[in-house]
Amino acid sequence: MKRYNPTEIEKKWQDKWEADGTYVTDLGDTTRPKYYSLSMLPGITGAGIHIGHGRTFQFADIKARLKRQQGYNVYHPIGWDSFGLPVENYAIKVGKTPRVAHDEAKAHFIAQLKRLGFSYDWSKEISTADPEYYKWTQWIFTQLYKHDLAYQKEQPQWWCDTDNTVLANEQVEGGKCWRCGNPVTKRNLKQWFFRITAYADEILEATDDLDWTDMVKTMQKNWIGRSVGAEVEFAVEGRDDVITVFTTRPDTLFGATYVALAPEHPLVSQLVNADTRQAVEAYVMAAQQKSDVERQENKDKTGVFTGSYAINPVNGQKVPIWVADYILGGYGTGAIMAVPAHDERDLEFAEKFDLPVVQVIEKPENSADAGCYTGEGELINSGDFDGLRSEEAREQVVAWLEQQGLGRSKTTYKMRDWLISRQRYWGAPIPMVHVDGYEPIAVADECLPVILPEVENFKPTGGNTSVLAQVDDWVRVWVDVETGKTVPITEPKPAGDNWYEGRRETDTLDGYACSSWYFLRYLDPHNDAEAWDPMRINHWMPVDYYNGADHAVAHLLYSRFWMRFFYKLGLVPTPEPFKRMMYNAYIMAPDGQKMSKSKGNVIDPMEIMDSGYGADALRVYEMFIAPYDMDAPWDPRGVPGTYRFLNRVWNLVQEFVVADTSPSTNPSLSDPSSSTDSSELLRLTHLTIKKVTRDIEDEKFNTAVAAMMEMVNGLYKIKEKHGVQASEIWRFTLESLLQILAPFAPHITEELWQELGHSDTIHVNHWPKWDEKYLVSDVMTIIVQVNGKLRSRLELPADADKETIEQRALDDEKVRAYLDARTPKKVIYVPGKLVNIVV
Ligand code: ANZ
Repeated sequence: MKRYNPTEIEKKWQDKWEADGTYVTDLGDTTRPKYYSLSMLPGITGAGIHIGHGRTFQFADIKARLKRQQGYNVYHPIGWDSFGLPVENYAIKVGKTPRVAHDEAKAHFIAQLKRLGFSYDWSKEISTADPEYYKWTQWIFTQLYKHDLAYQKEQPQWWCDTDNTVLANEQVEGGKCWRCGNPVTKRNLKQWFFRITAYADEILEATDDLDWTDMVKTMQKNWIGRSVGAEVEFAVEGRDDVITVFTTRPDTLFGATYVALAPEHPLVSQLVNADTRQAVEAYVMAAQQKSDVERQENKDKTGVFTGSYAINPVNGQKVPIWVADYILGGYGTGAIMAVPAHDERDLEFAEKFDLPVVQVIEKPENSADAGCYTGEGELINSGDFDGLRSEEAREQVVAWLEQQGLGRSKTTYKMRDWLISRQRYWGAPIPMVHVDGYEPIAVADECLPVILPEVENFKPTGGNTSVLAQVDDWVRVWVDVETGKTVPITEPKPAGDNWYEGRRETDTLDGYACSSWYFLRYLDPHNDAEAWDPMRINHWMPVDYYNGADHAVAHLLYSRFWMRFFYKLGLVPTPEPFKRMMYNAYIMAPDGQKMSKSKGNVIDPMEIMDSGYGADALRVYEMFIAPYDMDAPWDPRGVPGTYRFLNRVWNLVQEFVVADTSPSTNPSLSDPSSSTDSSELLRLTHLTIKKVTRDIEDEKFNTAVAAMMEMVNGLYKIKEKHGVQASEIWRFTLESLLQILAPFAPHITEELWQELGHSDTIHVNHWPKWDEKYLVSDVMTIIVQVNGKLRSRLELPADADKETIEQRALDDEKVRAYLDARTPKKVIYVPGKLVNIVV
């Protein structure tokens, strides 16, 4: 009997699949149903992938493999998120150019992914840093610009001193840079934005209907952060100024006992007097040093009185105006009406500074809320509005304010427009040219791509521009201000009135821009006439299955924004890019900590495969380790365990092959020695086919593996009695097992499939079907009632007919005792369940 040697067979099959183009997709084939399965575009970093990444990639691979085996035309591409901060920082670290560092790291990535046996279509690889790709990223930018969805604006921006660039809001996590983890500050700069807020409502409203991991949907909704409320105007006493506040609770207006301004609020400096000026200025300065997160999380509220008062429009009451850093400058109007009785932050503040607390909402009797009551209820102390419920009061108060010209209903969003320019070298140049006296000019389609020039020193300067600003011959360019056509400055100026010398935009695009549309380019990666052929996209979009464990907000939100834009242009068939999106949990290091290079607890899949266990045992354990959505620590005993399991499968098939080819033990192919064996085999096989099929569909990969392990245990029990027979049923059993195991362990199953005499691959068009008839148990339990009362239970063959069952019920001893010789009036049979005898 041959021994299982993964090292030998895995390489052999990987080479064969590549040579045969087993996983190459004919994207033009529309005769079969399509299935587009995708893992998030991997970013290239030096270390390559660890087992946690490997697991994440495997989910989409298994989905793809299931569908390919089921006969779908499956597309499972791979490519690289090559532009952006991570690669450039890595290049700086290793002292190479981004291009060289990227290419070397990519080679390592590819080696890892190939060893793991993923079923990618390598013939359609893309990289966001290839000019053939970023030409279209730039083209999309110009389209957004032409549709007023890309614009330039000067305002304070998040700035990372370590990475020397501005960052988008989505890239600042808890006041820190997403890339290096260092605290960020603000710089006043003119920057490029995408107007993602234009689609805030649409995206928000579409979110609930998405078939996505709930956590991700919630994060998206919270990020967009729609708040429905009102703006209310408070006049400043003794001045012409008006403070407009944003509130979600206009029903609490009578309880407003002070007004608070963010330190950045423009009125602050005007509301101070000789006595308060110094303290207020010092307070404002101090607040600038704090991040928004710090300001919001601080329990110990701080603030300072301006010396001025405002008038509550609803009751004419005079309330003090404070400056407090728990009010954020960038949200709402940067000013609030404070209602300490019904808002916890305001109560903390009021208690600290001894400000009045006026209750205006009656706390319901059954409310469990201790202390500050923030819920809804009946209005009190609110003049004419007393007795109304909160919801109704909100409408009426706002209606009254509108009538008086003192307020209006208002919806605000937490989400801001997406800042997409970076003062870094390694990115797609923003395809714009500046000419004095003109709006920025989009480079004409025929002059794209704007190639990223090669530079000697690409490192960020820390100044307000990228190093591209120093490439004079590139920055200066002849431009036709009407058409956006460009000609290098080194050539003669073209004839015509519209030609001017311009300056190219020297900021580059955020890497997230490049990865916001790659799933479309995958479908037409070699098209040099357009970004994609809409016919292709119509057939293949949306992505059927999308998986990742990162970018729950930024990437997914940006992709949804771009997709919606393309949809409006009629370039894609649906507004949402990802039909089903699943966000998986993490593999922790064996010590329970997050795997990271700095902690030195990273496990490289190569190590495990090199130690002789092979990719298949690793792959099976990656799925077996835990449910999809539960973090789990890596157990070093796991792979040896799944390796033993695969050995058991291997040996079982070997035994069959021996029996099948040896004439003396081949008595009857279709007639196994025991019919109990055959019904057990059939039941076990059909049950497992059903379970594994359903489990993969529901992302219950761990229980799918467990079911196959149970099946193999069952097969060994049957084998112990009569050995493995060279029968049709054993063959069916083993072939089915290989087929359902194939997505998890593609190499061993392919090898054994061939040993069973097949010459085609197991991975295309081979998925077994289960038959419910084998799943029903052979006996059923029937309840017998007399006049509706349970009197007996019968064990009967599952295929017993109505007459037999009724007769057995009437003959039953216990039943006869209750019948007491009376003749039944009626016998009611509920199939498979009960017999009720009415007397
Ligand atoms: C009065 C009030 C009474 C409020 C009450 C709440 C409860 P969301 O839901 O997050 O949108 N607010 C408004 N602008 C703010 C800013 N720039 N910085 C900090 N807080 C701000 O929250 C809206 C509520 O947060 C608003 O409603 C306002 O406080 C506060 F019983 O107004 B509220």
